[in-house]
Amino acid sequence: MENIKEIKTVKFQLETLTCPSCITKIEGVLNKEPGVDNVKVLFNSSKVKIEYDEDKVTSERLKELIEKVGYPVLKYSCST
Ligand SMILES: [Cu+2]
Repeated sequence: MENIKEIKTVKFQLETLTCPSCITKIEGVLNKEPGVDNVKVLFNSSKVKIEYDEDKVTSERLKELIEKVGYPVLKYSCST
């Protein structure tokens, strides 16, 4: 039997991203965080989609990390 992890997805709407290096910066900080499985930054719509293991990290923590590197999160939505 496979041990299935509890993977959740969260989407953050950011203020407008102005250049591709923003993506690198956001992905960099998130990929370093334990529990983060997959990060996708959508440049055109300024959204970040993150798959994460909720046993290791919270969406609140992910939001803080993004804001710490300089990108205010306007809103976010969770789904299981
Ligand atoms: Cu930039």
